[in-house]
Amino acid sequence: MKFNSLNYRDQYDKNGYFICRKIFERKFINKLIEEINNSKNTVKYFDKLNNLRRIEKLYNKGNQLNELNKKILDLLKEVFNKDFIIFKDKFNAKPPGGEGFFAHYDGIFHFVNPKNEKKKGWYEYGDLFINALVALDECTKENGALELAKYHKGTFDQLLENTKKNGTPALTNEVEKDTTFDLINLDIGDVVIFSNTCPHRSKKNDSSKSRRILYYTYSLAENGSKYEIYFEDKAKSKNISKVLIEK
Ligand SMILES: O=C(O)CCC(=O)C(=O)O
Repeated sequence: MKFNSLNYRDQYDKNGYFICRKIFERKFINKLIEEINNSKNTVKYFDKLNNLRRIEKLYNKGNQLNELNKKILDLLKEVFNKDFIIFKDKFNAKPPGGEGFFAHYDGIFHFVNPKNEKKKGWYEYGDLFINALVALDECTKENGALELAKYHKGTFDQLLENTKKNGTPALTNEVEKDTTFDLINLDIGDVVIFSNTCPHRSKKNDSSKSRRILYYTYSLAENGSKYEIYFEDKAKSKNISKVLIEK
């Protein structure tokens, strides 16, 4: 795969995100969906109606899934000229009627560990996080596509001031009001790459079909893998941010 890395890099530097259109073929996406549906040894979340909402720890649970991770790593390497490694991963199903997400950053929240120490969200594990969202279905206004804003610059402590400081990364109403969000319409196989400091949100799925995406986060390979420790800490944290932050 060859990417138009210069243009992508310019867009990232300007806005904190860029969209790669049609980089995965439908045949590949269909195989991915099959692997996701059959994946074992993952962490699954269901809503009150017992609909599958989310699967975590799945990026390496099949040949196509492994191939996807490799392709995203290639893309990141080409665009940023750095080696990345997977930090966390999830599949979001957003079934019909499924709720959306409050406006938030990713990883900017405090959590409390079992020793009652206050920890700085994802910044305990690094200071650069890049998300890759892969559209498995068309993402539209009707089915609750991602809405994304230009990245905010700042340290963990500075960005925390823009949040509700309630153990989730939810933005305050004032900051949300002052932020311009773009609806990111996607076709199947499109990928959005964005910084964790890009405010984002999404609405409820008002369509009759699921809106399935993969939502992976990458950190710098030079700091080593934080994948297992992140999920361990998350499971042990006394913090409410591990609860879905959906509306
Ligand atoms: O799936 C969505 O609509 C948004 C997901 C999201 O913002 C998140 O998981 O942080």
